[in-house]
Amino acid sequence: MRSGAEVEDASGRRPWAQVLASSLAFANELSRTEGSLVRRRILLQGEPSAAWVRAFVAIVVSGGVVVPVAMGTPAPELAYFASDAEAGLAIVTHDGEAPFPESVKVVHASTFSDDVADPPLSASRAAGAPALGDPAPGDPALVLYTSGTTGKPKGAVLTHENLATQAAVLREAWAFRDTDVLLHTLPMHHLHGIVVALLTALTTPAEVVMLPRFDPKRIFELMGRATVFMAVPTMYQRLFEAFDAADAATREAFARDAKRLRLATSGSAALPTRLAERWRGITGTIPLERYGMTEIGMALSNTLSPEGRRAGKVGRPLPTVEARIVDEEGRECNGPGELWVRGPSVFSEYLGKGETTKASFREGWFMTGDVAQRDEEGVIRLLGRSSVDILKSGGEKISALEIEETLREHPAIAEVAVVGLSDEVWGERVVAVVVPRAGRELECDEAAIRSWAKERLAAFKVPREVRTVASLPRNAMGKVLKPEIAKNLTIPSTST
Ligand code: MLC
Ligand code: AMP
Repeated sequence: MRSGAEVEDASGRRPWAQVLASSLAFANELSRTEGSLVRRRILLQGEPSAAWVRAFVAIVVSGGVVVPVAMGTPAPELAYFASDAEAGLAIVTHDGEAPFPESVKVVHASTFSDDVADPPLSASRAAGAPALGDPAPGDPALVLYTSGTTGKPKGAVLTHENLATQAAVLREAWAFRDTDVLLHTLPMHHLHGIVVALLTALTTPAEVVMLPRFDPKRIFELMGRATVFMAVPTMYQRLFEAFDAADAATREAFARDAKRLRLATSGSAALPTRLAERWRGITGTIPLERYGMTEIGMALSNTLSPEGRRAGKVGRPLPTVEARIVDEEGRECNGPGELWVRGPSVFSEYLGKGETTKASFREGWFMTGDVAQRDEEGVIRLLGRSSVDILKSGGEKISALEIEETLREHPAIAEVAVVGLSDEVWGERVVAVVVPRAGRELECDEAAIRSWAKERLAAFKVPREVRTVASLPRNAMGKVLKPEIAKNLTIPSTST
C-alpha cells in the first residue's frame, strides 16, 4: 500500500519522516549557532517547498515563533515587520532577493544540509517527539501579519493549541486520510497556506505536492495525482481562463482529473456563484466554500458531502467553534449583523497591542467585522464587511488606510483615497484616487505612482489603477465619502 506521508516539491520527493527528522537536525544546528530559540520571533520567507516546511518545524519544535513574510516584500515592509516583531533573525528558503534590514541576521536554509541518512523517526512520532524547546499549549507558535482598520498590519499571535485545534478540526470535518494527496499552491505567509492546507495535511500525515507558485498549467498537469485542492476564488478564475485557452485534449484531461478530486475547497474571499457553477460544469459539484480569518482559523464550512453545499453561503460552525450574529445593540439575531466567534481556535492577542486586542473582543467573543445572515437551515451567508477600509484582492486582505498613508508621502500628492471596486478576477480591485498638488499633475500619472508605490508596498497592495481628480467628496464633517468615490469611478479621470 502506498504511504501518504510524503512531500514533493520542485526539488524532488521525500518522506515526511525525512523532512521532519531533518527539521530536528536543523533545529539543533540553529540552536547551536544562534542560541536558544525559545519564544524568539524568527522571520521566515520562502515559496511553498519542503525547505520551508523544514524551517517552520525546526523553529516551532524549538519553542520559537515563526513570523512568515511574503515573497518579494520590499525593504520598508521588511523593516517594519522586523521592528514590530522585534525579530533579529530571518531564515530564507529561496534564492531570490531578501532585503532585510541590517539589524536582522539572514540565514539561508540551504547552508544547512537536509541529508539525514536513514531517518530515525516515523512521521507521526517525529511530529509528536519531545520538542527541543518543550513549548506549552498556550505558548506562541506563529505570528501572522494581517491588515486592519489601523494603518500598519498587526501581528496576530497563534498558539500551539490554536494550531493543533485548527488542524484537528479540519482533519475531522474534511475527513483527511493518509491516502490523501493535497495539491498545495498557496503562498506561505497566510493562514490558508500554512494552517488550513499544510498543517492539516502534515498532521494527518498525508502526501503534499507543493508548487513554488500558482501556475494553472502545472496544476493541469498535477491535478490527476491529487485528491484535495484548496484555492482562493481568483485561482479558480485563473484556472478557468487557462482552461478556456487550452486545446481540447488538455481540457478533457483536466476535466477528468478535476472530477476525480474528492475535495476542492474555496475560501479567503467570497466565491462568486458564477465561478462555483463553472466548477460544477466541469466536475459535477461546486467547491466546498468555507469561511475563516487569520485571527480565528476556520470558523464556518459547507458540508463535505456535495449535496449539502449551498452556493453563495459559507455553511455552519465547525466543531469547537461557537458563532453568533449580533445586531447593532449587541443582541443575538439571525442577521444581518456582525459575526462574532469564540473557541480554542481563536488567537491570543495582537503582538504588542494590548488595547487593540481588548477592543477586538466583547465578553470573550472575537468581533470579526464581517456582516452575516443565518437562513432557516442555520446556514450562514456573508454580506460583506462593516468597514469600507478593508479590501480583499485575490484573497489578500488589504488596508486602504495603509496604502493611503504611503501614498500621502509622495511629494506630488495632496490628497488620496483608496477604494475597492468590484472586479471579476480579483474580487476587489484596489484603486487610488489622488488629488495632485498644483502644477504637479504629470507626476501623478498612473505608471509613475505605481512604480513609486512598488518600492514601498508589497506588490498586491500596489493600486491597480490610479485616477486623478480635482477634489475628494467629503461630508459636512470633512470625512471622505468612499462609497461616493466608488460610484463616481465610472466617470473618466481628469488625466485622460
Ligand atoms: C498578485 N498581484 C495581485 C495579487 N496577487 N494584485 C492584486 N491582488 C493580488 N492578490 C499582482 C502582481 O503584483 C502582479 O502585478 C500581477 O498581479 C500578476 O502577478 P502574479 O504573481 O502573476 O499573479 P497571480 O499568480 O495570478 O496571483 C494571483 C494569486 C495570488 C491569486 C495566485 O494573489 C495569491 O496567491 N493569492 C492568495 C492569497 C492568500 O493566500 N490569501 C489567504 C489569506 S488567509 P504587476 O503590476 O507586476 O503586473 C485568509 C483566511 C482564510 O484569508 O479564510 O483563508
Ligand atoms: P484574513 O484577514 O486575510 O485572514 O481574511 C479574512 C477575511 O476574509 C474574513 O474576515 C472575510 O472577510 C474574508 N473571507 C474568508 N473566507 C471567506 C468566504 N468564504 N467568503 C467571503 N469572505 C471570506
